[in-house]
Amino acid sequence: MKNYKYLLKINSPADLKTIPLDELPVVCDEVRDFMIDTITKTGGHFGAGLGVVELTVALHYVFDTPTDKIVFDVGHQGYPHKILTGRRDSLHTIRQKGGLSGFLKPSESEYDAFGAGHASTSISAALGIATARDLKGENYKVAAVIGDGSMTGGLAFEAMNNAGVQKKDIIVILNDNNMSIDANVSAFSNYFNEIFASSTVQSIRKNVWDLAGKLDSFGDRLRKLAGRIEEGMKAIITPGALFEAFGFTYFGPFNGHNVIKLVKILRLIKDLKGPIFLHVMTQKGKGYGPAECDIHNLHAIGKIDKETGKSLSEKPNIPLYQDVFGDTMVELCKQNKNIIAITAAMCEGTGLDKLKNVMPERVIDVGIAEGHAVTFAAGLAIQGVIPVVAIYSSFLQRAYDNIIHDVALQNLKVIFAIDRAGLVGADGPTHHGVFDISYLRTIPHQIIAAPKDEQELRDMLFSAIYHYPNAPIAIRYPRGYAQGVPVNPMKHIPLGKSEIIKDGNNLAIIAFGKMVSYALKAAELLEKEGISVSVINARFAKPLDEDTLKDVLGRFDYIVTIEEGQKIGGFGSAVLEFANCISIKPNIFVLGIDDEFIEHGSQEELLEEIGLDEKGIFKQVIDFLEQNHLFAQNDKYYFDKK
Ligand SMILES: Cc1ncc(C[n+]2csc(CCOP(=O)(O)OP(=O)(O)O)c2C)c(N)n1
Repeated sequence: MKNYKYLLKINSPADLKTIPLDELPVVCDEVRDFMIDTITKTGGHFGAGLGVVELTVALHYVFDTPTDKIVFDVGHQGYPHKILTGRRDSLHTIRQKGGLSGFLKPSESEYDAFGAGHASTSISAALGIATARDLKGENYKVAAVIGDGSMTGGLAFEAMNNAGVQKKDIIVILNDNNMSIDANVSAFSNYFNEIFASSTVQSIRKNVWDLAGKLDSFGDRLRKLAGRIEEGMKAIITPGALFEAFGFTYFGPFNGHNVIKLVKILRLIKDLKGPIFLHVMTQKGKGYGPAECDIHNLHAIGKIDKETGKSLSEKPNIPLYQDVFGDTMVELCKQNKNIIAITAAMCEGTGLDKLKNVMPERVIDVGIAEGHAVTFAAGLAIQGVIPVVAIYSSFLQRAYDNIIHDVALQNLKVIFAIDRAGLVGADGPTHHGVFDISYLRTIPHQIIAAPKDEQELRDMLFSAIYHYPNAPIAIRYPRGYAQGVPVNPMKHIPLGKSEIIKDGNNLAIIAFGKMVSYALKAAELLEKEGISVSVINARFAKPLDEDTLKDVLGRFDYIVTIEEGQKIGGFGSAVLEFANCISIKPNIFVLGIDDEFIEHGSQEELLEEIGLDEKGIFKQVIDFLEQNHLFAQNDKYYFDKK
């Protein structure tokens, strides 16, 4: 461990408060250094945390946490907060199984005032906490810290709108680094950029800044006077006009990397009444050269070389699903002028950067606004354009009503490329894409498909565009590497048609999407035990392949379904409902995710934990068969004749 002057003595914010104000820049350097040292070795979210070191130190210095509540939006910027709140020595375990969460989680620490992972929730949560405080007659401060990217989400504005009416004492801190994961594409950020460019604002900013810098020695009376002067200046022109219209008192913009001034400003506004808006300007990746130059790629990192910032992870020679999707969209858009791709602030994550590079006019980034993305797509579809909305499974949860009300109810063809479907690994429960099959399956006319490999993903996209009816069409595919099969020209997969990959006669496994490859490997293990297995690639959870299912349900006494999603309401549930409907009831065993949240860890570790890797499937199938007439003799399994 390095010879830090302060860091190793800070085990809680109380320790931080014992350090003299003018030494806080040293503390910030040490927090930043520690974070860079640790996260370049372990990987994790990087740029956002480096950008808020000073803000986090100032917040814990001024506020009395955990009594005062600081609600961080998304939580990916929470690493300095973790370092200062007793989790420094376990930071190296972050995002690993059994280690610290990569986001904020009240069950992990009393300093995490509210759970986060998805964007734009902090102001709503802070307002709720402040309202509860007042109802209970309690006395503490509540602050929300939200990035300019997350501020583009409608939920943030709904909360601002409500806060302005409720007039509760809350502080919203806008951490403005002009970046989302990709560059922040929004009228909101344009608004600030234009205002900041004006020379009037530049000079007002300097005046406000100088004033705030002098305040500390002056005492309360002068602070009030200064507040009034600042009010007057703001009335002339400041970027805060927008927030003032919401009923907030605006302060800023301030340099978010001057910790001493931040402390002074926070002390000034801390006891003010009503909704307060503090605007700080920061630089994402601050203090780490490679991240400052390449903010985008160092938003989240694997292990990297500390000197160069280059990745140290080995990459197999197989494409990621997101890249296959991106390349296929380029092909499809070149053939067909009528296709538009939509992303909600995840252009590169979804692979749509590939399309944007060659046909920028065909990709629309709507900001962190999944609900809007879907209704916007419905507007395109009603005019005959074919929208392909690429959203991660867990973020699409935000847009449920939009899918039902704006797409399905009007029979519109909107294609949903649902990336990160299934367990995503290190990001954990906020990001696992395990609910989509269940929540989509209830929607009339909804089509739900999942490819077994990259070629099928291509075929499904092609079929959705050219062959499937006007309806919401979901194609779900996992995070990570595809199967590495050769990529061929796209072909039509008939709607609702499954594929028998392997024939056998003791047991049928019907697998959905990514689970097909696991089912095949588990089948090999079962065959070694003398159990003959059929493996069916379901391809569709809706509509089901009723003809094949009827045949399979009739032929086999033992059927296993496998999906990487919640069991409740999922694909296996659909098979059970169908069997019930046609009054055929063999033993059907549904494998998937139980009615609980799965924590973080690598994808492989998590699949093993829940018994969905090949060995887990093998074991669960053997247990199921043993409970149902299978018996072992001389190292071989035999089936009882019924
Ligand atoms: C609902 C939702 N959509 C998308 C994301 C993915 N996401 C995580 S962080 C982020 C960018 C946030 O930008 P900002 O709030 O400005 O924070 P910064 O990383 O710039 O500090 C996005 C889009 C998410 N977490 N939640």
